[in-house]
Amino acid sequence: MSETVQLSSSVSLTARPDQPTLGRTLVWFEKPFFELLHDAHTVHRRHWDPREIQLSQLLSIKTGGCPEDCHYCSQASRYDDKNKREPLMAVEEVVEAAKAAKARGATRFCMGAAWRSPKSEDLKHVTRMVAEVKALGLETCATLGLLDEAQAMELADAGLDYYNHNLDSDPDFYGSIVRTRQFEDRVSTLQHVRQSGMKVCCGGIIGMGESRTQRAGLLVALAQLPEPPESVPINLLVQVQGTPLYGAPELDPFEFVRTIAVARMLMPKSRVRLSAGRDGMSDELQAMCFYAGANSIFYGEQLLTTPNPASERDQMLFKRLGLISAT
Ligand code: SAM
Ligand code: DTB
Ligand code: SF4
Repeated sequence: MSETVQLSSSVSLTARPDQPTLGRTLVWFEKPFFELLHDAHTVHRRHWDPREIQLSQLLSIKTGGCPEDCHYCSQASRYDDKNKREPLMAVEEVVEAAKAAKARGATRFCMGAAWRSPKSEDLKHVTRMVAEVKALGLETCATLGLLDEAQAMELADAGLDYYNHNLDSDPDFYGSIVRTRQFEDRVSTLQHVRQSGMKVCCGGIIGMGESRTQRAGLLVALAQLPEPPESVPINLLVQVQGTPLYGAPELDPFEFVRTIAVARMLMPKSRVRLSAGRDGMSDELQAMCFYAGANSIFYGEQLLTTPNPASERDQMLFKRLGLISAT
């Protein structure tokens, strides 16, 4: 039997009965580090081949000038570098980037646009990109902001495999990070994506000054979606000068690993992606994240606007650890 869970004072969802509570999740967070890692790795091995890592390449298809106020984001017009704004790319340019990504070993290509929500003309243009990228034999993903039901259907009809839209943070911390769109708006976009038949890529950002309880709250909110997301990106805040979160207190790297481990325990069948923030991580820290249950990364030397490790460095790390790319 399902019960209604209150995600925040104003958001509630019907949860499956097997859902973990915040209390149980915090008990996991508080375990001795190696016990948590052992437990998470055990869950990981039960569901996944622990050698396999999935590689997604990002491309910013429309950069900067975004009307939203996400306090972490380099692309919000109120904080962005006006010289770095770029209009929506031509389909051919995107296809060239996708070919290069495939040649380097990426299996999924994710197109990101700095929009609150796509306009109808722009969405049509993106559907042409999706069809052509898919024809190269790559999985396709897009992150274009809020979607209504019809927009989600249009993307699904074009063959888009995944839609990325993050909850970003615990519902009770969210209001201090983003003011121009509500947590509820995100949940309804995710419902439209799910109903359209596309797979859901949904995660969040940590290292924004939230508490451990709020990190746990984000993971519980993700796990309590009516169906868990197929893909869960865990981003470590990339601090960009000019954004309100520049200078936020650095997160203890072990706390980052704990967050990955708890995500693995809460969403055993989801791909957990070690996402933004890898550029500043040592190889050893990334290895710990893979052991804790991360089995996907953003690949290629650029995220959307900020750097990511070069693919040669990642390939070298995979070789040293005996990891292989998931096909
Ligand atoms: N504009 C669309 C939206 O916000 O839905 C799509 C692109 S937006 C850049 C996608 C996600 O990237 C955000 O929801 C956030 O979780 C993540 N992100 C953005 N800037 C980041 C940063 N500086 N560090 C870590 N993650 C970031
Ligand atoms: C996600 O969760 N992380 C990606 C992707 N989805 C779109 C974006 C990370 C952005 C990092 C900052 C930047 O490069 O602008
Ligand atoms: Fe715009 Fe997305 Fe950046 Fe928010 S995260 S400011 S919606 S590009």
